[in-house]
Amino acid sequence: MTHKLYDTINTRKHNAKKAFAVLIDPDKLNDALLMQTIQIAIKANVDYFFVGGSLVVTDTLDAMVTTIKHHCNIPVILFPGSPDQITPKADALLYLSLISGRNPELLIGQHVISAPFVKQSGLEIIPVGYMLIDGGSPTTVSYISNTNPIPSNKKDIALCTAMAGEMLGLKLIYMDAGSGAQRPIPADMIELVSKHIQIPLVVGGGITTAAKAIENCKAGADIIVIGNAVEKDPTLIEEIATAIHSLNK
Ligand code: 1GP
Repeated sequence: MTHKLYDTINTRKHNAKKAFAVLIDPDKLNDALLMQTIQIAIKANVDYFFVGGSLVVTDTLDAMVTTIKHHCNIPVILFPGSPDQITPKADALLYLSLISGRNPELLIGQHVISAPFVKQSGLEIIPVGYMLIDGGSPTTVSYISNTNPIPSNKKDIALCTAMAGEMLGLKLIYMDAGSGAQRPIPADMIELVSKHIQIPLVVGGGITTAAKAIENCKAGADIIVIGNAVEKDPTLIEEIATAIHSLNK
């Protein structure tokens, strides 16, 4: 199994290079908006596309990944809310275990059921410790996953969860306040977690400004993921990409 993309992510982390991932929710973008997003992302040197959602009700994921791959070289990484959001046309799969929750289905159950199909896909598999952090109100992901997020003022719980995920062999930690969160994850929580893990740290949920993206990167996030804000205003992509990449000079 190849680890090409993960090796790049890891090398970037160890060289203190920050990255920007634009999240594409297949339910929310029509063809025209997808093309506009791709064109802006190319110009802005976006590092990754994440594709997926907690609840996807349309059947366009495969076609969207095909369109992205056809028009650009930006790696496409699946961020699936369920095992049916998998297409071999992507470059890699975030193989998420919801380690902040205590729902066995999302810790291991769905992985067992989908394992043969996932392996057969030939996708690069990136094992991820996925941690939901409270973002001020219930989100689709907290509702659908039937789990309690980690309270945003409980840094120690976030830290111990991330440490456990790393020691279990997971290759990446994704701290998420959930799509459209009222409050993004506090920088001091990101800072504490990032100081105590060696694996790359992805941060998303409720980030709407370049300033917040920069603050999170400085706190130790390696990849910033933004969906909602750039869906509403795709021109933000360039501003946020420039801000994040300015830290790499
Ligand atoms: C959600 O982290 C992602 O899983 C992105 O969240 O849509 O709020 O940017 P937003």
